[in-house]
This record gives sequence, structure tokens and C-alpha cells, in this order.
Amino acid sequence: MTYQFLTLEVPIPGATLITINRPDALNALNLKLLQEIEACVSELEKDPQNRIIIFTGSGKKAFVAGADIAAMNDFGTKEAEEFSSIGQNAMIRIDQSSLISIAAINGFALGGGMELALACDMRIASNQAKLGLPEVSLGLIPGFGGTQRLTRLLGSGLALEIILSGEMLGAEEAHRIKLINRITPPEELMDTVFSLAKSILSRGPVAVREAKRVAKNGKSLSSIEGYRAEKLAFAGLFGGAESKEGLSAFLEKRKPGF
Ligand code: CO8
Repeated sequence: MTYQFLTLEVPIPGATLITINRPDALNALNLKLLQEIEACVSELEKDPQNRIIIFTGSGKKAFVAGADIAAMNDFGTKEAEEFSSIGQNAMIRIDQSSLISIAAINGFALGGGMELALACDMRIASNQAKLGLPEVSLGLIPGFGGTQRLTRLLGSGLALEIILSGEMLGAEEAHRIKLINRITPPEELMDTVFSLAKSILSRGPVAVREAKRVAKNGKSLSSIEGYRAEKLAFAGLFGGAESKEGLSAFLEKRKPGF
């Protein structure tokens, strides 16, 4: 499949780098781009060779500078609800995917761009990146899941400070409050991300997928239900070849052949 606004590459076997490619508008998300993200994730999920998706932005300046402000200018309530639905669906697709997702934040990650990063499982950023939810400066609020994901990630106090102030955070501050996992010099960003991807790819693929599923689903469960889901997934892994190989490899002092 080819896309108008996405460029796909396979930098390491098992991982696809998805570059958001609208540099003239700092990679702002329009309707078509959001639909392409959803379609692309669905397509990549069908490829058994592919286990990781990495999102980044084209150019040196921006990851994604938000939803397309020009496109939203003529919206009424109906169009806004539709746009929000399409954006939320794209983000849910990433969040709930069996693929592991990493945001490689190479510059501005604002509004819908920060929401895209929040939908990913992990966020690695250039130390030059700037993040924020400036929607309230436009008389809006985040509409692609940001109010929910940020609050769950940081707790209500920090999340509301970011959402209500609309202020941008530098990468170091974002790292300090655990909004992003790691920061790197810009020239080391992609190598850092690829090295993390390689580490994940070297582990048991079913175990990795199950760990993500159980951890993500736990957010909507009580602790007791979450422990039960974990126990069932843990036990289920003993029914497959992968855990037999992993356990035997350890005992035989060799690398597992997953
Ligand atoms: N949408 C459309 N175009 C954009 C956007 C955007 N979000 N951001 C930048 N651009 C365009 C600019 O208009 C400019 O285009 P042109 O060259 O044709 O004038 C080009 O990109 C370069 O931008 P700047 O000249 O502004 O570059 P600067 O380096 O001076 O500034 C900034 C960079 C600080 C990132 C600045 O561009 C900026 O503030 N951008 C907007 C950031 C923002 O407010 N983002 C939030 C948008 S709202 C949102 O994301 C809501 C999501 C939920 C929607 C729910 C829908 C119902």
C-alpha cells in the first residue's frame, strides 16, 4: 500500500519506521493523514515479519505540530466531532495494537502530535524537542485522547497543569516528569530508538505481545481483575513453544532461538 503523507522504511528486520511526511505544515495532522495512520497500522499488523512500529516526523523541526489548524478553521460541531472520532480511532488503533509502538520525537510534538506520541507505548525524544498541548490557546481542548492518556500517565495534577496552561515543555523537563522515557542528542535519536527496538525484537515475540496486552488492558480493570488477566496470560505462555525454548535455552546456557 502507498500513502500520500506517510513514508515507510524497514531500518531493522521486524521494525517499520513510519515518517509523517508533511514538512511544509510541520507534519500537521489532517483528516487524510489520520486515516492513513489507521490504515497503515492495520496493514502492518497483518505482516507476520513486522512487530514494531516507530513514528517520527519528516524534517529537522517537527515530530508533528498538531492537528491541521487551517483545516479546522471552518469546522462546525458536526465536522469537529467527526474529526475527533477519526483522530481518536487512529490513536486507539496504535494504543491497542498487537504491534509495539515507539515515538521518536525529533522536534515539536504539539496538540495532536503530542497525542500521537502519547498513544505510542514508548517515547524517546531529541533533547531539542518541545512538547505541549496548546489547544486552550486556540479555544479548544485536546480531541485525540490527550485528556485521558496524559491524566493516566502523569496523574491529574501534572496533566492538568500541561493541558490548562497550554505551555510547551522542553525535552529535559518532559523527561524529568516521565512524559518521555529517554532523551538523546538529536543525531543519536534514531540509533537509540533502533537499539531499543532491537532489544525488544530479541525477546520472545508472544511474550512481548502478551505483556503489552495485559499491561494495557489492566487500565480498565480492577487490580484483582488485572492480576487474574496476568495469571491467565502467564499460564497461557506455558502452552506454547516459545516459553519452552526460552526456559531450555537458559538452562542449556545458550541464546534462545525465538
Ligand atoms: N496546522 C497547520 N499548519 C501548521 C501547524 C498546524 N498545527 N503548525 C505549523 N503549521 C504551518 C505554519 O502555518 C507554517 O505554514 P506557512 O509556512 O505556510 O505559513 C509552517 O507550518 C511553519 O510554521 P511556523 O512558520 O509557525 O514555524 P515556527 O518555527 O515559527 O513555529 C510552531 C513553530 C511553534 C510549532 C508553530 O508553528 C505553532 O505554534 N504551530 C501550531 C501549534 C499548535 O497550536 N498545535 C495544536 C493544534 S490544535 C490540535 O492539535 C488539536 C488536536 C485535537 C483536534 C480535535 C478536532 C476536533
